[in-house]
This record gives sequence, structure tokens and C-alpha cells, in this order.
Amino acid sequence: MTELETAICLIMNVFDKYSCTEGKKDTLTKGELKTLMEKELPEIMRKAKSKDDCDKLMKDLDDNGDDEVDFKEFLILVSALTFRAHSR
Ligand SMILES: [Ca+2]
Repeated sequence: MTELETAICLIMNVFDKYSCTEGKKDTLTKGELKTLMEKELPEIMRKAKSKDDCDKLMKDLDDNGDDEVDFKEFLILVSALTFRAHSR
């Protein structure tokens, strides 16, 4: 696989690893999102001051308002973080 194909696979694998732990298999609950953020994006979580930040993130990402973050909604976060990292 190419580097980009590998990167795409890794993003899918990370999402699936956390989305299957509780609730629906193909979406992240608030708890799963929090665990994913803590384990996979510890730098960002260190800067997050309170529980409210995780609630706010969930609300921002949950585009269709079903209290779950699906893969499409998760990709918005990945895109935003990738864009921000590349702009530095
Ligand atoms: Ca949703």
C-alpha cells in the first residue's frame, strides 16, 4: 500500500477500535469519543481544561444531533486537526 492508503486505513482502524466498545458498533458515544481523545490525542486532551470541553467537542462534531459521532462526523475532526497541523 502507498503511504496515503496506509494513513487512510489507520484512521479507519482507530475509529473502529473505539466505536465497537459500547453502544452502536459504527458510532462513537461520548464515552468512546473521550477515550479515543485521551489515548490517541493526549496532547490536545492535556490542553482541554474540563469535562465541558469534551461535551462541547461532542456537540460540535455531532452534526445530525443523535448524541453519537459517526465516521463522517469523526472525519471532520481529523480534517480540522490535519489542516491545523499542516498550517503551522
Ligand atoms: Ca451523530
